[in-house]
Amino acid sequence: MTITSQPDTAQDAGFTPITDAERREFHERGYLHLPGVVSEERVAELQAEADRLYAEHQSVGHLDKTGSLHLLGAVSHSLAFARMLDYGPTFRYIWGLAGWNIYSQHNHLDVNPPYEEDETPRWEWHQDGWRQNSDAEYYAPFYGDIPRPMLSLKVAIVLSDISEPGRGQTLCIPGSHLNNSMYRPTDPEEIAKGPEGAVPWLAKPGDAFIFDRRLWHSRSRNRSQFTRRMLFMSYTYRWIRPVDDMPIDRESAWFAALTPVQRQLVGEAFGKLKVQNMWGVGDGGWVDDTIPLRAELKERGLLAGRFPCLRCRDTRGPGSADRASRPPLRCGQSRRFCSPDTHFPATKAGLLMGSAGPSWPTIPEVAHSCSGTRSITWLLSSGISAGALRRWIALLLL
Ligand SMILES: O=C(O)CCC(=O)C(=O)O
Ligand SMILES: [Fe+2]
Repeated sequence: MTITSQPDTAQDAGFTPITDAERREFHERGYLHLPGVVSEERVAELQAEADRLYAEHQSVGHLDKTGSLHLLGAVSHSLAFARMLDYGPTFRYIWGLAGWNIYSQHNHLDVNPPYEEDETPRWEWHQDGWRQNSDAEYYAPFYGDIPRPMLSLKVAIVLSDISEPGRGQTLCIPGSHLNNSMYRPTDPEEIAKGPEGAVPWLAKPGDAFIFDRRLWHSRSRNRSQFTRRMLFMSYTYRWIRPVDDMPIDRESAWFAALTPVQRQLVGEAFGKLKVQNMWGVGDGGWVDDTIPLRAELKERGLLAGRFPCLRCRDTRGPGSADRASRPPLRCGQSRRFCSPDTHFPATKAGLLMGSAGPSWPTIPEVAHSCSGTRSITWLLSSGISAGALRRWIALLLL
């Protein structure tokens, strides 16, 4: 493999914390669109790598019947891809939302040339995570309709002009990530029409999307004259096993060129107790302060946050005051949510955030199908203060 990729200064921006507004938008919509965050040089380099890998796989007949390449474990095929794992302008969202004990368990390059053939439409709407969806789901009759845990989130880097619909974009339903189920039609016409509220990710090369794995999303056919190229990189906790076959060759030029944080992100363990290290601990059984991403964040004072995955054992940051002021749950108290009464049960974002402390009003674009959430939206638009609304919700939840 030719090593051409050079680190650049965008790395520094990786330690600028994301804003509360960005965090709120991510939690309410299930994704963020970041226009133009990847530098022109990086885009050119990634496009060249995508073309190289496509040509290589084409030459040995490893494309599917649509002529597409879906290359799993893509970062192990390209140093330029691996170096995108901690690319500052996108990576700040990843550690900001998931914390430091993370790596990329799954990443893929997708090259989708035009495909004209008429075929029976397929329903490809899904949440990522396969068995994570059923295995980690709470039993609703006992616990209520609680959203599954996020567990992983993904960066999608756009390498082609997909600013016009029909170019094989990823489709999603904003705000659907808190719904554990989605109506699945069997009627071919309904399948072809797709679900209500679906939006295509219209974007230019250099744009990126960050999305919660629970966001209901789908591929779409590329009916245009343009080839779509996208690099997808998923991140999860180091105590979750890899999805892709990504063996680490410690003797390779690829590995030698990676920084400590990048080595963590491709799945490296540290210290003597390699297996336990994936759980965040070092040799003595305590949190391992030398895990590269943790060390980088700690050194910059970024582990003093309110968020559980970014708390530091020996830091009494604003988070500790936040925790102290949180009222304890009474015995037997539960949080109740809207019932899944339609294809896309109401987003629970407003309710969840109301109970989490800060007043985060529900944004209007999020799909509302539950009467409770509709009332909240109505109350917000009628000028009720967020504080009064929270008290109102608290009464409902008791
Ligand atoms: O190729 C696409 O547009 C969607 C890919 C996808 O489902 C994913 O990356 O999780
Ligand atoms: Fe997916």
